[in-house]
Amino acid sequence: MFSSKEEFKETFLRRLEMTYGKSFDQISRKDQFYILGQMVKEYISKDWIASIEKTRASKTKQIYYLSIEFLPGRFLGSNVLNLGIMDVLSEGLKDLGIDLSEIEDAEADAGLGNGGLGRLAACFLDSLASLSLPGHGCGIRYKHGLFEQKIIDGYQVEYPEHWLHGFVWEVKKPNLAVEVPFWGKVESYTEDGKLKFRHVDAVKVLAVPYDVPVVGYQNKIVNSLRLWSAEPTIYPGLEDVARYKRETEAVTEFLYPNDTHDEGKILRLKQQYFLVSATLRSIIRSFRKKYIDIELFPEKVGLHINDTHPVLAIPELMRILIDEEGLSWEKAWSITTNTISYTNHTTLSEALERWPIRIMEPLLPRIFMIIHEINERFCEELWDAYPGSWGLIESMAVIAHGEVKMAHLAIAGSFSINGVAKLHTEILKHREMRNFYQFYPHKFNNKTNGITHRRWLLKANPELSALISEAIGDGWIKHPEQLENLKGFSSDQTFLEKLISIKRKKKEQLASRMLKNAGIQVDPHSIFDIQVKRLHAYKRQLLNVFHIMYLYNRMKEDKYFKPYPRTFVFGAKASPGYYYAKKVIKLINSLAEKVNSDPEVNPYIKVVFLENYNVSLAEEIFPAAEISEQISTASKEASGTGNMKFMINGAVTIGTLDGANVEMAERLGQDNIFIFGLRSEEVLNYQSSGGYRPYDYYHADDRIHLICSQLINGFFPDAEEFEPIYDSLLAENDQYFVLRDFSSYIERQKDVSDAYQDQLSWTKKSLMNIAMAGFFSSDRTIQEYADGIWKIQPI
Ligand code: 26V
Repeated sequence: MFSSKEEFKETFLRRLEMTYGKSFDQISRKDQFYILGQMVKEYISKDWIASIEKTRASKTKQIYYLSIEFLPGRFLGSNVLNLGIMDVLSEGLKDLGIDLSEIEDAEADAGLGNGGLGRLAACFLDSLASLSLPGHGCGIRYKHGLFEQKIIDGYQVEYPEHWLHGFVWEVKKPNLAVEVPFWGKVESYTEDGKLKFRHVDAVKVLAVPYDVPVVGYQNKIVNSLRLWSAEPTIYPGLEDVARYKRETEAVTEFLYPNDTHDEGKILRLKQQYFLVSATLRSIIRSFRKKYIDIELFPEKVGLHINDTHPVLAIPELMRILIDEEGLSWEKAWSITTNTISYTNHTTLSEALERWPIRIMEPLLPRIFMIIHEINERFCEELWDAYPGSWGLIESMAVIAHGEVKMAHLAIAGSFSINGVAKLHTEILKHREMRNFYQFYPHKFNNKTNGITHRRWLLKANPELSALISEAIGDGWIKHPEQLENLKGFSSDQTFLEKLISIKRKKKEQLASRMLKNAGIQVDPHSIFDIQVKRLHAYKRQLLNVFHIMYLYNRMKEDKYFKPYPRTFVFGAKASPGYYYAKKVIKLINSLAEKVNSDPEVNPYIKVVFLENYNVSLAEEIFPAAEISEQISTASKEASGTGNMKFMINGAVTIGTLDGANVEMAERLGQDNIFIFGLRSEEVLNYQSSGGYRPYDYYHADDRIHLICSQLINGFFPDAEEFEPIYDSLLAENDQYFVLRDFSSYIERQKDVSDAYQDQLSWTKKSLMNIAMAGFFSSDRTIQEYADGIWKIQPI
């Protein structure tokens, strides 16, 4: 149906008519999307089935990437692109008077994630399939993904979102459903003279898989993303069936909107076990269909856990191997620890998961028993290595002070532990996980994050992609490192001018979006300076705000001070319970109101907060950016991946030496990135030895003094509104060193403004950023995982 545009048009029109019984021009975009999506899904299914058959026949090792979050965004555009049917489709639609992008806009984002961790998982799936690697995603089919954000009176208000309405890509597989048990108790019995255990009197939840195809880039490979949904079982054997139904469905109702802050809610633990147990039961079942010898398991299956959220895969695999497969503890442990690999995504202590025994034990009695045994044996091993070192052993134990420490369990039970950028891995090895690194040096390794350049450049920025292909050929699409050949154009004036005009076009498009969404008119000639990411104190949106307030204040003090015009764009969701983060959103909006309505300053600066930042909005933002704000307190951002999306679209970074910024700077050289602020060593030393006194900066620097005062002196309409922010800096000792880094940030921002005014030399910087971004493709990252951790080969 996609072999020619005529054939496509005919099928499309016929199906629209058959389904809706209306004439073409009466059919809404949503309905058009639905039909087109169905057609594309059907088209995928042939390759999908063939891919499944191929892996079944070849018996190669399969990787399962377990993640509590996946953030793929929309599928239509990227599927069409990866299938190689873009031209037929857009030409055909053009004949019908429709732009493909209008239909794409009718698709809701699949937003089953909070931020970087979930988006990384989605980029990885794209790269796995595009590299023809046998790797599949395993996650949860939340009925509601991350909340929809509205800004009302400057405040964030959350609404449930409904991504499943019109979601065409999934295939429900009810015959593959499995039961997941909760509560109940453990019973022991003997069989053939052996002591055995079983979980009885459990409340069972049915886990039903829905498979979503993951299409590789023009290689006919289609992997799967399996999302599990909770349903009641038919015979729960319970009195209060209504309650049972409610509680069952609640398991996959909502994605928890926290990132980094561990709330320890029982429903979240239920979600984690639900994912892990359903996934493992289905993997073991298909393994058993192919192989007799269970000891082949680590050779044929790799389980990768994305952060500690799926770490119960360790005790669950132990349980299956011991209770169901009848293996000894030692055999089971050897299989488990050779199957599981783990990625750590943060060193922030508030994000380290710990579950109180009193919650875990009743909910998952057999699993807790196994964790207890893992802990006993692990502590014995530690004792052999460090006899008498009670304090050390306690600090490394899996269970201590009435809690299960999920990161410790992950380290003890896996063969590989990786950080997500060089600096992050070093911090893990030498600080946060120092003791574990000494005990298991061979387990630790680095895999610097990446992004799929197909979504974030080829799809999001077709104009730039065309220019690149015109210059260096289209080999970069499969081999992103070839982007480096663009360096040869850094003195080619015609090329640079084309680059400028593309950036201008993307800025104009974003300007219309800002007018439409935020009602703010901005000048596309101004510098587009953008910070989009989750709102968190350590990411320091506040520092960005302080720069804007500084410019405002200077303009007010000195009528001859006219900064180069800039548009400051923010996009950020705050966790609904994160009080401080929500205050910062309000602050950005209050500042926007003040700045944008003041004719003395608004020709020079504008502030725009774009509500509901998500993947599809991000695809419009990155191509239009000129300055990328990556200004986290050094040592706190494990990697960052937004930084890479900006870079590959030619934005120039102002940032700290944190996360992957360090590796960007290494590749770019100091002329092509603006680095400022404390180094991670300095931050960590301040934190361990003290000595930072924000009041010193407050008293010594008039600019800081004024800005801090403005938070509480009525400069903003409600003088009390921002007191908590003021207090975070002065009363609570400015944990994230905003005041400490202020002056270095302001200086660097001045350098940025100066550099921008030499348009050609700025555009060279932009070009260098694009040219050096190939390394940050997730194809490179995934190849490193495949070679270094998983040991898998292309299908
Ligand atoms: C942690 C927690 C803690 C328990 C409660 C719920 C929850 C939900 C998500 C997380 C994950 C936080 C870690 C995270 O998202 N890290 C980000 O991972 C990105 C991909 O590796 C990386 O680029 C970011 O720097 C890092 O902050």
